[in-house]
Amino acid sequence: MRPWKHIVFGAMLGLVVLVACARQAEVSPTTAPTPIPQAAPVAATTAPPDDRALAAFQKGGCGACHVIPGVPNARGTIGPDLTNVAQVAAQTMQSSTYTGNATTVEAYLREAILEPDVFVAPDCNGSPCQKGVMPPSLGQGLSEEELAAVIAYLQAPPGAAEAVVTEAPTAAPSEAAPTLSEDEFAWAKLVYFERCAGCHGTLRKGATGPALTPDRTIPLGAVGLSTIIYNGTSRGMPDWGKQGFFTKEQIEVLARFLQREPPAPPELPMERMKASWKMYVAPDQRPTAPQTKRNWQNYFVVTLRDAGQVAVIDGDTYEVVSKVDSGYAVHITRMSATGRYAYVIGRDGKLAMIDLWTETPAKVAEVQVCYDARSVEVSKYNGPEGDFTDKLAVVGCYWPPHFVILDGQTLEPIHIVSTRGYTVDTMEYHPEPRVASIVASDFKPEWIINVKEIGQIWLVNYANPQAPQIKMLPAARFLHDGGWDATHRYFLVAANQSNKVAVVDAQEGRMVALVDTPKIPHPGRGTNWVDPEFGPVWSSGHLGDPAIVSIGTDPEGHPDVAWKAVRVTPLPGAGSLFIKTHPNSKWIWVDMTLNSDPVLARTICVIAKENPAEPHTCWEASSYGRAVHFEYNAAGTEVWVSIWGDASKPGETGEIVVYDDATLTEKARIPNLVTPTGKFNVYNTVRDIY
Ligand code: DHE
Repeated sequence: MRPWKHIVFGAMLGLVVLVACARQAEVSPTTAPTPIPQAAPVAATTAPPDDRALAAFQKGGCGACHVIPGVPNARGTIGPDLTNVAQVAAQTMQSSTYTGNATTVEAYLREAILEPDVFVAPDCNGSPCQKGVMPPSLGQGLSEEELAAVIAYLQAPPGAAEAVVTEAPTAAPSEAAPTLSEDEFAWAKLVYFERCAGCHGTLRKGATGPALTPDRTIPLGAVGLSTIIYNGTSRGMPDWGKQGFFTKEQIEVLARFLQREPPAPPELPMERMKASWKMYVAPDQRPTAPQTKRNWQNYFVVTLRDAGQVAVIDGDTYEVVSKVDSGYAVHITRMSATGRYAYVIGRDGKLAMIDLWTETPAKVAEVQVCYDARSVEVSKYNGPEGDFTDKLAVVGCYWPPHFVILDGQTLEPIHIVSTRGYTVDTMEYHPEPRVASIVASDFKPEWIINVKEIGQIWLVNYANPQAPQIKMLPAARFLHDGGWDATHRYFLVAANQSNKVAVVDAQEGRMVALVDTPKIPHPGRGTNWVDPEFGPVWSSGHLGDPAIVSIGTDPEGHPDVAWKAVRVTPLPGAGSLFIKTHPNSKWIWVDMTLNSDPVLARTICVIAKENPAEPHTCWEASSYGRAVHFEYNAAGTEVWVSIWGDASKPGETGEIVVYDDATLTEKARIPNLVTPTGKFNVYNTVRDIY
């Protein structure tokens, strides 16, 4: 691998490899605020080979796997080229994903040789590196003197790059970007939007995933980008190539596309929203009482992601009552305050409204208010300032960056509010601050709207929806998902790439705390329970660390631990997306959906509330796919888990497993659902029970 490739891997998308006689590392794309520890200056090509080092390389057989300048026959390609390993080490230690303990290049190399599997990244000369390829016994077989000689040699081998990395690569001119045919460009643009924009941003400025602007992607080149797209990363980037989503040729097209300037998608003004608005059943034509004899409050509205549908499933009988066409790759569903209506938002920004009182639940209205969306919420306030029950809905958009207030009975769009603005920390203008989670307050006619890229939490008073009042609270960048504490006074939201959870007091309308967490908190809505030692807590899983963190939420009863991370419960793996419990349950359920190990990805764990130091038990919920998202039935006696399969594999498209919460035994399977993901029980969603 050439020096520049090492440099860009280190500074950008974060996949630096160092296997055999070393170990692998992954480097975060986010700008490191701290100074980069520098490799020892390289002595160009004149340093004479050190005999002790050469003998040690010989003894360890390092040359079979690595290119090592100056070492006879060291031309191996199983592990990475070690020509500029010192510079790579210096960059890698800056990565937020670096899991080792080294803070100097010397310590980094020592750790890499003695504990080669601490961290594994995917690129070994264009192929994925594998854990376990370099046995620790190789390093352990060296004496301290030999080890020191090898480390000293690798810091300045003859033939290494003259320049030491002192700064991130400068932006390459966009003319340097490779070209694409019109068809290739159109295909890549669509695929990027469908598969990548959610994490990297429509304008590719980065959020959950790194920025992919040409100044960052051109230095990586097609090979570097293709390697990452093919193999994925341990930080949650899917291994699109390995999973068979894309061929190598398609990945190469995407890699070229990513080096071009991102095309800006169109805006969506009110006129166009209104043109898309359809009302199938007017409010005065709808039933005035439930027509169905079913227990509709125990319905589960289940996302059938790749079918572009939701299934309404009877929670008492497990029958699929109806399947309703909604938006593309449906994301979430929320219920109106009475529970009568389900509002379903698709990634394409199409909002569908389903009447659950009819015999066969069906759409009564729909509208498109964005091209890319993730969140929807309703008005819930009923008090001295008015009764807003079932009156309004709000959709949070990724693109265009805005939220839209709609009539909750008809879905007619009422008002658009742009979220473009300035980042909370550096006060830079951001053209694409996307709307992440939204919750509705019980205390005021107010929504709490989280604006991801600028890191602000907006308290939006909807009493006059034409002219909403907005209070902007500064939090931290990359706000994503979150939920209420058990009292519904405090809202906790993950600022995921900042490794923080922000806490808002909805009653007083102020920020309460920013709590530090492990890497990439991803709570879903989080979960509330009473810790035997710390009292009431709210917990979140993490994408980047195998851990659940619990935060104290009782400032009155337990002021000493309020808004502090009081407990870490280890998990067998990272990649957790969702966690859930119920006030009646003695368990906490957690998934590891995005773990790169397919077995862990379909494994779920249960933690006993009375002994939360470690998981009580973990098991594989299926023999295929990924286990994702939990929901309780209305009584809190059953837990439903989705098996997120592959829409193109009959028999393995997906299903729901129903567990008895008391005994943790399987009660039923609801089979042959197409990629079920989120499930929203009417009773629990209305009351924010989690
Ligand atoms: Fe989600 C909630 C965004 C990927 C399933 N997801 C949310 C919320 C946001 C969000 C902002 C909070 C909504 C709220 O509470 O108002 N999700 C994103 C993304 O940007 C991301 C990372 C990438 C993307 O391209 O969409 C993403 N999400 C996924 C998935 O891959 C999941 C597992 C399956 C899918 O649908 O694609 C998924 N997200 C969910 C679910 C919830 C959710 C089930 C609701 C959880 C709940 O219990 O309320």
